[in-house]
Amino acid sequence: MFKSEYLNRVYAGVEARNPGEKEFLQAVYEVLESLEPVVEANPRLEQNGILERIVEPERQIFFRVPWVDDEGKVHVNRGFRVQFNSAIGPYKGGIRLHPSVNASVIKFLGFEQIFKNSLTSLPIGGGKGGSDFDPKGKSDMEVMRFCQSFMTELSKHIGADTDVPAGDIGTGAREIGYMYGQYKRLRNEFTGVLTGKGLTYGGSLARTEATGFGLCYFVEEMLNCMKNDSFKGKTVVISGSGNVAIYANQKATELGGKVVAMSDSNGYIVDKNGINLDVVKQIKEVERGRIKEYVNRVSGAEYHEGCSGIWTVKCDIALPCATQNEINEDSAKALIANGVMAVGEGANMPSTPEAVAAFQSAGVLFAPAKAANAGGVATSALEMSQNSMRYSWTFEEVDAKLKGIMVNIFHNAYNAAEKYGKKDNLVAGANIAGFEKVAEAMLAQGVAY
Ligand code: NDP
Ligand code: 2IT
Repeated sequence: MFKSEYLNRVYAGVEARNPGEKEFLQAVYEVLESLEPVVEANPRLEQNGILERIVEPERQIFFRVPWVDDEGKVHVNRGFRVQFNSAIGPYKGGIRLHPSVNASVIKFLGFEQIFKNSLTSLPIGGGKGGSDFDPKGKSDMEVMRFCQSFMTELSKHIGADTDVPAGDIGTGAREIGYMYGQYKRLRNEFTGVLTGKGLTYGGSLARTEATGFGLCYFVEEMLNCMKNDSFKGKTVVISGSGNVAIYANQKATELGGKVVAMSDSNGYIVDKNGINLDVVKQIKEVERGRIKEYVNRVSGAEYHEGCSGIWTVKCDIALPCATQNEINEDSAKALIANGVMAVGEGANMPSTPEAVAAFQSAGVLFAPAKAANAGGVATSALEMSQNSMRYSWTFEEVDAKLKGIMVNIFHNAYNAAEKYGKKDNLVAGANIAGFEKVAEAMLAQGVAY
């Protein structure tokens, strides 16, 4: 529990109102813990009920998504959109399509998105959505029918100045295209209501690469400023083989690292010579296949069943880019025993609280998700700017802005940690720096009676 009576009261309220929602409670606990010195230094926060308000979504929409498969059978999934906080801009955040999606998962993601989006320094509020629909093994037509049905309801709640969804697990260019088409059909308007769109209809160059590239820009700056070091010559392990993992691999390699392992939800591959990313892209992006296929195409590579074993592969830098709580305390200890020097979170909340504590007490540089993976949503906000201007920047222009944003986020988080007596703790620094701007805006805008 916390030292502050105010924080204890707020957390007890969240527990009572969201029973059993373990991911959401985990995310809230971590942020409140970081804010302890901020709350002590600024009594206006308690006087204005800022924390009670920030932990409660402004609006939650749960809805039925009926769709028909290729055999004519009717299926029903549950759709979610949690509009968490609009103090500094329209709600912004991805749509996750995965069978594990539930209210707790969407609320943890939406809550974290508030602070992440604030850290980007761009005007975007926090939101998240999704469904327990599983795109795996579905035909294109089935995915299309699901996306259209999902958007039929979602379209009533979003808009270019209201709420702008994007991709996340299971939602990539194909799904965004089907959703965008349905929105346009229903509303008869061509606006930037979604980001991650295709380049022929309003998408931004470098959005596909942005989360993975941004993660590596952040980690490079962290290594440089905190250890006078870089990716050059380092061995890197990356979990996942989706959008974030693939482009983290590309940038880590460009910066001089060697990526030796990647995974999917069935198992992981190890290639001591450095993973051939073209092969991974062909398997995952083109064929939508399984990562184990890699060993049939590249000699000398190994495949192991199960995901968590990837953290026993010796490396200097670990980049978890798959899903929440994929690194537990045992995995963290295995990484530490093998000499890991830096961990950069590409996925959202991939390390359990025990794992984070283990990294921090072992002196491992730790880049938390909210800061380190903010490049995706930052570039989404750049896509929104380009849509408003009806103009597009070149790849180099967007990439340069992305890099500047990631370097800036590192320094803001680093400085905020130092200011509140938590030097080198980027978890605290990111939470505090992200919170301050949102809290200031909420204070300025008053409470509606
Ligand atoms: P993708 O769907 O493209 O890829 C997800 C990858 O993670 C796949 O390799 C998938 O394996 C694996 N994975 C998913 N769920 C699990 C699970 N329960 N256990 C083990 N492996 C799993 O998603 P993204 O790359 O877009 O997202 C990855 C992470 O990054 C998520 O945490 C997401 O929230 C976060 N993120 C994404 C951003 C973006 O712009 N896309 C921005 C910021 C964060 P399989 O194919 O077997 O399912
Ligand atoms: O977790 C995330 O930041 C995302 N999935 C990206 C959200 C976005 O709006 O681009």
